[in-house]
Amino acid sequence: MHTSLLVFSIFLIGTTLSNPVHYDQISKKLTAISEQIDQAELRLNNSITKLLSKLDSSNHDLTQLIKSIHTSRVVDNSQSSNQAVSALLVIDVQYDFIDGSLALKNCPSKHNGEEVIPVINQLLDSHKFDVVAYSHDWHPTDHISFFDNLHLRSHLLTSDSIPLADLKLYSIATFAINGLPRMEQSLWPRHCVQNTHGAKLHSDLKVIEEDNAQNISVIHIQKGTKPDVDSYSAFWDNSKLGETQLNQFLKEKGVTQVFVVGLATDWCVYSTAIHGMEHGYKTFIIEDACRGVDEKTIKERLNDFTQKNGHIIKSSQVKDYIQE
Ligand code: VGL
Ligand code: ZN
Repeated sequence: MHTSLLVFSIFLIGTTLSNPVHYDQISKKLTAISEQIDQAELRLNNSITKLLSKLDSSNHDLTQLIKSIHTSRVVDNSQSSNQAVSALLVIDVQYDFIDGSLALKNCPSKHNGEEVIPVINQLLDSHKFDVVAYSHDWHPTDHISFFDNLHLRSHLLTSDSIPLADLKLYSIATFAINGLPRMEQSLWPRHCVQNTHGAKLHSDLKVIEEDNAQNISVIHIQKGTKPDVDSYSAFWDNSKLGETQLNQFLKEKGVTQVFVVGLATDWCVYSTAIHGMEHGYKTFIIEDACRGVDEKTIKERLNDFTQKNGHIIKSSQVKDYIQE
């Protein structure tokens, strides 16, 4: 499957030995080519899945043929990527996003956040992830992202910010806080306040114990815990001033690829996935295991993620990328 990459690598190594200066360029090129192969493979898998769903039962022989070709391809592929170590990143499956103060059903998308739960539970039941991380949006009461806290920092709005009188729920304010870079901040309803019911993970979500019999490494990440800076991603705060323990944990466990699921697609899922790629993990968003705030932004953010070489897949395709 990756024969062409191998041949190209040997050729490049040959050239490198005679001229080691180009090592960086070559390494970049190899990464880019490897990404292109991954993308092509993903498109092929998607087309096969689509094709199979279009063939009706009268085409039994053809269906069988395509299935057998597909299966042998996937087996080949998983043998060549035997080294993959996989993490499932479960983002913010908390009451406030489901039926609380920032319930997605009251957002423009009108999504029901609860629908991600059976999909995530099913993923956890059917696949052996090496690592499972749960993130918790976990804000102090005076958090900068709450619209009703605006009065606490109105003196810190920049001169080019939307002025105080015009700022509404969901508007974007611009703050200049002493010692911090300028920040654009969406103003959300008060949500996920530390130790409140709304900040709890939904009780129907399958939460793997830290000492479990299956040898899965489990970590819980709290984010958005500092009053003056928001944090959509489970890796970094929005100003990239502070990092959570997530990357360190994934590196210690030798993780090579991450699957991102949960709430909300266009905010915390997206940001986590982008940072996952920046940290060098092969990164997947499992689309049917996510719900978002606004269809328009969901589309834009997912496009951006794909542009940056992220992979968008369905939960039924996870089996093609991880070993049982
Ligand atoms: C989120 C808005 C504010 C999220 C968190 O989890 O996507 N969105 N805080
Ligand atoms: Zn939040």
